[in-house]
Formats: sequence, C-alpha cells, structure tokens
Amino acid sequence: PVLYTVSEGVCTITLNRPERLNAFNVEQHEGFIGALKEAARDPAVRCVVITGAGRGFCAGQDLADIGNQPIGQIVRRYYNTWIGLIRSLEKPVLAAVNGVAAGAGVSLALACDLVLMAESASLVQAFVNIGLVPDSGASYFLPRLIGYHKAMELALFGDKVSAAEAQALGLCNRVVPDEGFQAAVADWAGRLARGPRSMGWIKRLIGRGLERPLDEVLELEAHLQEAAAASADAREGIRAFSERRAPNFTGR
Ligand code: LHQ
Repeated sequence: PVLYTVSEGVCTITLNRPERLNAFNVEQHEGFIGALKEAARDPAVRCVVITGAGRGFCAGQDLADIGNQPIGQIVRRYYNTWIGLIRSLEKPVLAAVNGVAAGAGVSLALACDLVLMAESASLVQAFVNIGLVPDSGASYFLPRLIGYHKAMELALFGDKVSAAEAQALGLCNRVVPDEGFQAAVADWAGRLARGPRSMGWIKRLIGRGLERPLDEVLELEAHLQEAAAASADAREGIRAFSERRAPNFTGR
C-alpha cells in the first residue's frame, strides 16, 4: 500500500490505497514507517516527497479497517511514530497534496516542511464529524500555523477547506493548477535535492525555534553553525562564491 522510488536525490513515497482515498490501515502504516526509515538512512536521498495515488491525498484512518488494537495503541504505535519520523528526518520533506486530505491525512501534510496543494485539493478536520478529537499533531500544528480561533473553527466544524482558503490561512505554501501540479512538485523537489547538507540542520533549527526558548535556540545555532561550516558543502559554497560560479553541493 506504499510506493517508494528514488531518482536524482528525490525520494517519493506514495500512499497507495486509492479506492479508500489512501486511508491508513495497519499495512499502510507499516509500509509508510518503513519507507520513512529507509529515506532517512539512504545517503542517496536528499529530499522526500509524500503524496497520494489517485484522486485523494490521504483520508486519515480507514474507518472500515480499524483492526482490533485499542485506539490509543494505534495512535501511539503508528500515527505518533510516523509524525515523529517526519519531524526528525534530517532532510526536507515536501507534502504534495494532490487531492482531499482528511483527519490524520491533514496532520500528515502539516507535519511536513513544505506543503504544495493542487487547486482541486482540500483539507478536512474530519475528526469532529465522527465524534473524535484531533490527533497526529493536529492540535500542535493548527494553532501554531493559523492561531487559536481559526484552529477552533476548523476543528469544531470539520468543514472542507479549499486549497485557496488553505493558502490564505497559511496551511500551505502554494496552490498550483492541477495540470501543472506534478511539474511544480518536481521543480521544488529537484531544488531541495540539489541543496547543501545544511538543509537538514536548518530543519532542526527552525523546528526547535517553534518549541524552545531563545537562549537554547541561540546555543543550538552556534553548535550547528560549527557543524555546517565544517561540512564539505559549506567549503564548496564559499569557494563557489569567490569563484563567481554556482555551487555543486553533494549533501555532505
Ligand atoms: C474511506 C475513508 C476513510 C474508509 C473515504 N475510511 N473509507 C486515528 C486512530 C484511530 C481511529 C480513528 O482515527 C484516527 C485519526 C483519523 O484520521 S480520524 C478521521 C478519519 N477520517 C475521516 O473521518 C474522513 C472520512 N471521509 C470523508 O469525510 C470523505 O470521504 C472525504 C471528505 C475524505 C472525501 O469525500 P468525497 O470526495 O466525497 O469522497 P467519498 O466520501 O465518496 O469517498 C470515496 C471512497 O473512499 C468512498 O468509498 P466508496 O466505496 O463509496 O467509493 C469512501 O467510503 C472511502 N473513504 N474516506 N477514512
């Protein structure tokens, strides 16, 4: 239920249960977790794209295939695990939201570092519609991204938010016409895959910047600047600048 490809530094992970709008069952969770671990480990992977097969991105939990584990255990063992893997992966992760995202499918997109939406895609905080609560980080990401009152509006009413509204609210970076969507994703992914090693450290820093107090973030900046400056890519970047040419980064 998960497709995995690597090409020119771009790892594409495709949720692949299109008849259920790529809703999660246990097999898809396990495939997704395995794919994220492999992308983190493989030095040939410089950035990760997460997308969905067919007309949907991800409809959250498969409500017809919840399995027999207690719900709390499913959330902890699967959803919380892959949210943690996306955030701790030291490579940029791009959500290519090709179609509707609902419930934990929205959380998945919001946990990524960049979010592109096709014009016909939409986001639904579906949890309340079935009497549940936001999970997979929705209650962390939503108020940080759009503020308390908008987060409450979305979470309490569970209405469909169009791609255009999502962009106006700050829930995605860009909206792209459907016919140009794959090209726009490939363009951003290619730029990320040609970027320097420091992109992974930038991710760690901006993430900590959201969560931690200033003195701690200042210290982490000093620490990671030391690591970055010692990297082959920074040496190449500084050399290329003085030679007035484009740098050729290798991700090391
Ligand atoms: C689905 C689903 C789906 C199964 C569409 N499951 N079949 C964590 C842990 C444990 C428990 C609970 O939850 C969680 C976290 C969560 O994610 S809770 C939230 C779960 N997700 C939802 O409640 C979303 C339910 N789906 C919808 O509201 C709509 O399907 C959306 C808005 C996503 C799309 O609407 P439409 O574009 O109108 O498509 P559709 O409703 O016709 O769906 C197409 C097919 O996909 C349909 O099957 P069918 O056999 O009739 O073609 C749906 O039954 C199926 N499907 N979502 N989550």
